[in-house]
Amino acid sequence: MSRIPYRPVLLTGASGALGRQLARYLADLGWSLVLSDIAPFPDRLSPNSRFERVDLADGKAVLRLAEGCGAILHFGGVSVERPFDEILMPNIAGIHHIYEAARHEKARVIFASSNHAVGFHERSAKLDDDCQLLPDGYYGLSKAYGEMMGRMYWYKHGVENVNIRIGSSLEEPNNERMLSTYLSFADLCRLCECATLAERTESCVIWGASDNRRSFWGHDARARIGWQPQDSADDFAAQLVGAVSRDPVVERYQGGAFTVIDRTREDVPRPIFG
Ligand code: 15L
Repeated sequence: MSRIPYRPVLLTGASGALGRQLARYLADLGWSLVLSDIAPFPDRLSPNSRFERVDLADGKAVLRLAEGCGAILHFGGVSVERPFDEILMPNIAGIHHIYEAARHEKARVIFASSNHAVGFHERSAKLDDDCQLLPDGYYGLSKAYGEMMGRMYWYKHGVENVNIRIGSSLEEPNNERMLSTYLSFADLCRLCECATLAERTESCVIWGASDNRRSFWGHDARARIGWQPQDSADDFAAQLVGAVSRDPVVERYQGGAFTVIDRTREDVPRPIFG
């Protein structure tokens, strides 16, 4: 049987697609949860969970929200590429509010970072966790900033953090790129469980992907938290042959379609086929 954290766990972004999966999984483990989002929580609350509607831009409200919590699973904020002024408060100011709350509560942060923090690496590269941050837009930049904030809060304040560079977490992969980036909901949930319960994490990065043969990613800190993915995108490979875009930029970089949103460079990278 899984252990239960001795202090409640705060989950931000609880009303989002991944937040809802986590809220259900962790409640089923018997964890005491504080759920939060700017949008109402659409599901039935389990007896050990309570929900509070909070805007991440409101630092005082985030401090109050985290009172008594031992870990913060931070899945809140904008989760797609948007103009900078829409990212600024929820993601950039928001992660600062989360870290201030964690410092205050001596809590660990488990941060939903993203592959878009490194999205301009080429697909032919196999990246380790210490690779160069290479965001593919303002959203990816906010995730890179969140990871760097984690490092700073660890070295300066001793706040532990696990930064999960999530690939594509959805029911099933739906294009060729996702044969590399797919993270099943079940693997994500187990990863967050391990990251919360681990004895000691310091500040580390974990690639949020299932056991995909075509993965873009290599070494990370998974041994430190005792996590191994159990699912794989490989079973979907046959049905996804040819599920690619016609755009050479999209197909060249790990970040895929995010790399061309609002792109104004005119040169097209060399063709990767032939
Ligand atoms: C992400 O970070 C996004 O939140 C999600 O909507 C997907 O686009 C995913 O990355 C991806 O790269 O597939």
